[in-house]
Amino acid sequence: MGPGVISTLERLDREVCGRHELTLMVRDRGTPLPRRSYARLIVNVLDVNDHRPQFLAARYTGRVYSTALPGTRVAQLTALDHDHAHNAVVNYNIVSGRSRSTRTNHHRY
Ligand SMILES: [Ca+2]
Ligand SMILES: [Ca+2]
Repeated sequence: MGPGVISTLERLDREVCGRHELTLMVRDRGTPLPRRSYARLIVNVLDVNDHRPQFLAARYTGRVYSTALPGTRVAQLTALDHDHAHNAVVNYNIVSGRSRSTRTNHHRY
């Protein structure tokens, strides 16, 4: 008698498998025949921020005419993050270079 405890044998990776469906069986030691019943256990793996966002390309090139108005799009970049929800929200920033005349839009995906 007592509770059954289910625990992990190895680390789970939400990005590999975010949901595990298990079939459980409980059986007594009765005689002459033990009796049993079944239940299902669904385990949802919660996300941890274990992936960094990655640009789809290592290098981008932008073009803009010198007569272009402020606000003209120079380049469009895309980065993907394989985590979930808030852990996958990305924010673009210029961190070096001559950025006085350019800016990023802080798109969140
Ligand atoms: Ca992430
Ligand atoms: Ca993750």
